[in-house]
Amino acid sequence: MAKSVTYKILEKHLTEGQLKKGNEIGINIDTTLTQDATGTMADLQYEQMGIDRVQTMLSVSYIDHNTLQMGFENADDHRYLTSFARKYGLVLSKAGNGICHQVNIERFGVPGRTLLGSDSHTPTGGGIGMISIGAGGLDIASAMAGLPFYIRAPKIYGIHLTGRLKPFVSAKDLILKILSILGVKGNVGWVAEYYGSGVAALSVPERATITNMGAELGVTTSVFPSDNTTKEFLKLEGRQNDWSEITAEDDSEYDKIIEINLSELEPMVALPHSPGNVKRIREIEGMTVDQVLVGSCTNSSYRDLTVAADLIAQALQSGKRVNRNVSFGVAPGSRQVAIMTMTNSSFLTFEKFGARILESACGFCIGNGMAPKTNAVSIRTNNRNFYGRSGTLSAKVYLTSPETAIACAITGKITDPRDLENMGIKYPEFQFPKQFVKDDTLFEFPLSVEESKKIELYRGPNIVQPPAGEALPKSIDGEVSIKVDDNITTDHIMPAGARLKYRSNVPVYSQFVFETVDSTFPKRALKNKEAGLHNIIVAGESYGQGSSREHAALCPMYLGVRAIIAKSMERIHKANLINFGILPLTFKNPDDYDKITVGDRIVLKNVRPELIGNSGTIKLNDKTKNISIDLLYDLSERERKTVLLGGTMQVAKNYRGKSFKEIIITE
Ligand code: MIC
Ligand code: SF4
Repeated sequence: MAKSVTYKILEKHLTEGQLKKGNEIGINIDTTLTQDATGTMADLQYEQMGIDRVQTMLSVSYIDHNTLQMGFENADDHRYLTSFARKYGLVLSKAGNGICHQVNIERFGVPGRTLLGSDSHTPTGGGIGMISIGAGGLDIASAMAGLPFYIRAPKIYGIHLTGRLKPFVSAKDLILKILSILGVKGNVGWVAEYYGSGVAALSVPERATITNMGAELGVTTSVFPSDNTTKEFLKLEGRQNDWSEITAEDDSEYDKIIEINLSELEPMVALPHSPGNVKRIREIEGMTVDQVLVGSCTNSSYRDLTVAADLIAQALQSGKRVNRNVSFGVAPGSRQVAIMTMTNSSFLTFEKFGARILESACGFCIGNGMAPKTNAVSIRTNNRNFYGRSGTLSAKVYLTSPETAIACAITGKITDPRDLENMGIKYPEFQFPKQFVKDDTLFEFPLSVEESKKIELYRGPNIVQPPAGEALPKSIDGEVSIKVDDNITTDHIMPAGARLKYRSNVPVYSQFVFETVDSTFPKRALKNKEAGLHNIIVAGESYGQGSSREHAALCPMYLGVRAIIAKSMERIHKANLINFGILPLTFKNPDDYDKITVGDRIVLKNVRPELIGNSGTIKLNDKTKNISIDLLYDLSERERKTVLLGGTMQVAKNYRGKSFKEIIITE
């Protein structure tokens, strides 16, 4: 069978299993990335594995999320991460150096390699022809320890691009269009692979915007071929030697083909509170805007900021400034972007226009600052607009391209950027400079083995070793302590923003589980736990969308949650649940969801022997209602055994060097 880019790369990295769609396979991970919000936990878990030096070709530790530093906690985390990188041989990218995905593409992305990152937007690397996958911190720790990463061999959406983007329409509009076609659920186990005559004209940063937001589709990853455009980009970064050509073979068989003619696309927008809630900008134009923010790992490249500044420069010429009712902010994605947009005077243009210049970090995207006013309409170029993520519960966040964002900042209303032409503003001809700036000031490269040995790890008081999971009991006997609707994101389960600083302190962070949904949950759950009752979460469709944060599994585990019963579940979150010994179950008949109420006493009798025998079904007895309901699980042998043993850390500690086949569990 003719091979896709995805299968070409997977084949080269296969360590276990058969590369047959749907099969679980183990792949070798060449490179990893962690960021500080998930990295402290990944690193603490790596420490427990007892391996002197990371086993990958390259592992980069980024500090980009928690840079607000309101109190000592973030800075202590940064110190810990610094000492960890020095001790175990990682590259360190310090606070101020930029957002992990942007920097990784610029400095470390190599076509054909695999990248595993403790961040759901790791697939950004697919823009440069890598198989790059987001996962929980424990999976990254395992990859740094040299262990394979497990996925189901994916089905492939072949996204066939023809034509060429029109002026004022850009990559963000394309991915929003794809989100409107494929939605944010039901894409688990798929990869989106781009091909066709429309690909060549998309630059690497544009491709990266598309693969980045592929995360919102819920696909395993997204990938572009590595072609001449990729080569040109690597040349600009001074890394032409890292290039190799990787394209799909003719007649590659895709499981489903999606045709998109780029010439027909128009400016799009994702409405609150989901990136899948997409409309044409024309359908909502005219609404008053309170805030406009350009940046985040989706649209903060040199290309994005330069185009934005060129539009603004023309507005300035006709005396226009930022609309007086709009608070407008710009954050460059990396230090490289910042230096280059300072050099080409884009920064000066932003300043003159009245922009608030923000740090090169995640910042507003994750609710770290710039929380909008009550009931605000906030136009943002980032990738997620989940409920509450901006830091203001009543705010409405709309996701757009930088072009649309600038049009809104000028007019103070939701505006189709094509209307800028009526103001005499032309779409700029964008060109890359001859060479990108390479500045290593905020990097630290690995120390020698000898020097590393002398490093002591630094731990501030907020850094607490994570709790270990416990083996699955014979029966799960407890209470439905919360029942939630469809599309619950990991931002609902484990809020970020002001709570982010507790990422390395599970007992404290656990107090905020489901904070925006039902803030009484943690106390009630702990009370059950103390009374010897298990906690069970009941959920609707697509539970656990969004971020890769393993805290959305780890903290519920700490609160005594033993099972999640959902109509359906997202890939990364399900993997995280398994990693922490929480049993992911689905309803055999989704309508049974309606039969269960919060507070019901339920028993999953003999769940342990059922799982050992791998019967595929579990019976739920609702003692309150006196009914029984059939549940299903879809777990590989590795996953079943991991849950039975109490999670991945227990496996790593007690069965090092053994394959799952060799691990025999009898009772
Ligand atoms: C996000 O976009 O939600 C984050 C913050 O980058 C997360 C990681 C995290 O929760 O720390 C992600 O996407 O995985
Ligand atoms: Fe950072 Fe936002 Fe990108 Fe997550 S989505 S990595 S918070 S910029």
